[in-house]
Amino acid sequence: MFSSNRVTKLLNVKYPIVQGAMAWVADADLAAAVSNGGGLGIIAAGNMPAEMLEQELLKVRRLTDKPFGLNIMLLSPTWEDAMELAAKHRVPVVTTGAGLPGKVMDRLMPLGTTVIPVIASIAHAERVRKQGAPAVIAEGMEAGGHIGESTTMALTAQIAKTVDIPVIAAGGIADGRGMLAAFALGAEGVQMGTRFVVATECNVHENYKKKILAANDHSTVITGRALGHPVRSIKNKFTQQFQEMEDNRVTIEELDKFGSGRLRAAVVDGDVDQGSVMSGQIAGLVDRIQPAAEMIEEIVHEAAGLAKDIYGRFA
Ligand code: TUI
Repeated sequence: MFSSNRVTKLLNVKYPIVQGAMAWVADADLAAAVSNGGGLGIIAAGNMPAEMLEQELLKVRRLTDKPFGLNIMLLSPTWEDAMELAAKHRVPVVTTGAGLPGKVMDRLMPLGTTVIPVIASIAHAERVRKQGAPAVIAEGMEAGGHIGESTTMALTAQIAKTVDIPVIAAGGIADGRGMLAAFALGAEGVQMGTRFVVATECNVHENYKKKILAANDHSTVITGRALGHPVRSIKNKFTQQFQEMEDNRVTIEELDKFGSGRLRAAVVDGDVDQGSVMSGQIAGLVDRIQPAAEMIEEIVHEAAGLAKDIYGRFA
């Protein structure tokens, strides 16, 4: 399976399935579970202090001998610390998000690190390809957290047509159907976040998992456009108040202050009313807690079975 797939070759993994980086959520336990299941597990550096991140990097190596990744969130004040830790610990794969990854690529690629930028537009895909990116993660606005403007459907096909490097599609994918659809659009791999939030090995607060499991197609909302950083999360008291503040045009400083610490409150403390429950739009499809390895096998086999089935439907 996947013997001629460029993503499995590049990442040195069994299946072209990447676990989305989710700040406070994606730790060594989740990353190791995904990597041990044949995908690429990713630790999210987020705003983690360097000492804590270093512990996670040491821990993931104790839990798996498979390749894993580290995501560097470029809006974070600690992104350079994360980059230096990636260099020190020879992290095999680094993904970047929420900004332009030139400095990360320049620092880590000469060391042999595979740096894969997450991008949300064709212009950025072309730019990072020219800078030497070996692949891109094309993230549509169905994704949870900080998002761009284009949908996965529109973005994946256009990027796959524009750049010759492999495309990993992200946003709105949570099962074999989504995986096959992404491949039909020209992707050679998929990244999934929301599905892995409810993995058995994911340490997110139980209340957070319950919110995802209970969600339907209308459960998420985008806030933060006024800040220039739109974020998708599950509707709750916090998003309602945030929206009201945006509508009333309160200052950016006030909004920033109001939003600060909310993701941690939801993920760590389980405050899913006043916290930010970031989630993709596909949460409505996610209805079961399972080990990550079982999810991966199920998704791959569903996609492969469906591919044959669809071939028949065109006969
Ligand atoms: O980065 C993400 N998703 C995230 S980061 C995050 S933490 C956060 N918390 C509160 C507010 C903001 C962030 C939660 N979710 N996904 C990857 C991604 N990257 N989506 C969009 C982009 C992106 C956006 C702009 C990539 C490059 C880019 O360049 C713009 C520029 O010109 O800098």
